[in-house]
Amino acid sequence: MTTATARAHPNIALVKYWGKRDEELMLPAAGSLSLTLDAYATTTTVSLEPSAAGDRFALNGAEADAGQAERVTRFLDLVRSRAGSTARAVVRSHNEAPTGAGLASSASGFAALAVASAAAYDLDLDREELSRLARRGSGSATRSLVDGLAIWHAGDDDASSFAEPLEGPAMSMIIVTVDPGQKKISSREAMRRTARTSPYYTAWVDSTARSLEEMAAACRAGDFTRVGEITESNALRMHAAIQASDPPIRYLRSASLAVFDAVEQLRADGVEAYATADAGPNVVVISRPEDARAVSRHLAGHGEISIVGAGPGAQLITEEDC
Ligand code: 2P0
Repeated sequence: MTTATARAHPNIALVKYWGKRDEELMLPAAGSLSLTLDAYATTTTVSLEPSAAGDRFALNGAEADAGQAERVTRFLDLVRSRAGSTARAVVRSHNEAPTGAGLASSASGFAALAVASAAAYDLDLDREELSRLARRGSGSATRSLVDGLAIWHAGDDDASSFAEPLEGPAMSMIIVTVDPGQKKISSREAMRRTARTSPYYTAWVDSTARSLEEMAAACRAGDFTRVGEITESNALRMHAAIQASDPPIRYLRSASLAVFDAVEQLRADGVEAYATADAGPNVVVISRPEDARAVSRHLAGHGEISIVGAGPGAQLITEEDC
């Protein structure tokens, strides 16, 4: 019987992933690019229980709900089939993100689960293979295997869809939690609806593929300004495509738009900051590290604020044979 513990951090995309070309293999419609954070870690322990009838999954000390437990079991089934094992597992996961900040993400969760379960089931996988494995749990988890800036190549099959590191300018992220409430519609469901009903979906996928190329070039050139400009336009394009769904889905609230306004004002005042937002109302602002304090002061009053930076990809912490 083997136990393994891994730790992973969430990531925030600068070029977003929104839409799948293959739901089974979890292949994205386009590539994406993100920064793995140095905060809000998920720590997950997987312990094999060969005599147990089923898996068990506890999140933050409480038994997870049926939907979450089933998603974990489906993921473990993949790991078991590769390892040639039928042993069930107990999975205990602890999330450091405040609930509702929009950061208690499946990215850190499935990245930590991929690393811990691969070790517990004795699969010898390198980082690229772990990134591919994490992808099967949740798309954004693909990128949380990588330190700092990560580019997730869309790929056209299981082997070619993984994330790898890339160089880029130093940056800070200022997270503005304007509304700590849970989102009503999951990313997965909203992606399906966008792909099925939004007349802008094809344009979104095409433009994201182009933005990704331009973003990768801006990162390699260390061009913070261009990185910021692409980040903000890509986020607004994603929300435009989502909002055009039928029935519409609108994640950005007036409080979110007020942060976009404040960021525009900062730029007019000579401080370079750019805004992005995921599938919820909260806004993440990027700046050069030396400007982060000034940006957070300017945004005070818009919500709870935290400043984060680049963090490590998912790592194995302990492994023991019992
Ligand atoms: C991203 N998001 O690139 C985008 C931007 C949210 C908005 O990836 O269905 O939880 O598990 O692959 O990864 C959120 O979607 O969805 C997401 P699944 P996931 O970060």
